[in-house]
Amino acid sequence: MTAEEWYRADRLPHIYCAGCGNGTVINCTLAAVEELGWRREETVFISGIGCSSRAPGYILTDSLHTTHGRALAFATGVKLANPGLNVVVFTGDGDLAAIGGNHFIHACRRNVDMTVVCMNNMIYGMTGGQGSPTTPPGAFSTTTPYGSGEPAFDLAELAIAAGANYVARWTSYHVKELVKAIAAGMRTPGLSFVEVMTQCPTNYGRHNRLRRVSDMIEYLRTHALLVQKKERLVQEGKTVPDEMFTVGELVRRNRPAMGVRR
Ligand SMILES: Cc1ncc(C[n+]2csc(CCOP(=O)(O)OP(=O)(O)O)c2C)c(N)n1
Repeated sequence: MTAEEWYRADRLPHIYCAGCGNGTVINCTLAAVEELGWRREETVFISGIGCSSRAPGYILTDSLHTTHGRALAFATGVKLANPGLNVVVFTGDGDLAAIGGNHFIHACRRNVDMTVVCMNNMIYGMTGGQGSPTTPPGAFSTTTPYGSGEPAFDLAELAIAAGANYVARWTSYHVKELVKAIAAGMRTPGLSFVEVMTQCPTNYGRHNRLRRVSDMIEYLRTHALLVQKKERLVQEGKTVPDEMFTVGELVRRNRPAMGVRR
């Protein structure tokens, strides 16, 4: 554990299942916060509903645990009311891209100055493993018992298309890279979106022959393709397997942003 003074010890034990990746993501986020030297009184964590959205409850700052899908709307309000605050949103793939999809594209379009960390476990974890907008085609879930027949959203590409100033994707396996990416996002004015592919052995792995935590982490490791490597493959005319996802810094730019401290 890093940044121990940021943890709300009285909220332990936490609700996460054994082997859940969310603790890793929280730890990496706090390591980034510590790297930046942020102060607790100037930092607010905001979330919607879901396992991932329980994260702010374990952190010793002011926080908002809001309604499902609405974290970015609350976060926009907080940032515009007090641009001096560092605003961080924790969200899940269901919270962000299903019920909260509209808030997501508009927060990126407005480029609101905040950092959004999405724990993408490819499933609705809290409610028992229903398929989400990021469930891969063919994957099993409680609502796709014959394998999902839908294409999945690429959340990072969506954030880029909608206008976010900083976009990166890593996994819960790549902890050092993840800390660096979150810190880089926090330093970039405007909306920073960091997607973290993370393991849910209980509700995703169990249905997809990845029951052991190590199997799920191995899945994430072996399906992650560094963006530079992908570009090289494309240049060489080679095919990139559909089941791979790119990792790395995908965008860093300087579009006009909303709510930046002056
Ligand atoms: C308006 C509303 N609809 C549905 C729910 C039920 N619900 C709670 S959490 C959740 C999905 C959470 O999935 P995700 O955001 O991916 O988070 P995870 O639990 O996987 O971290 C749903 C549908 C709710 N709380 N509120």
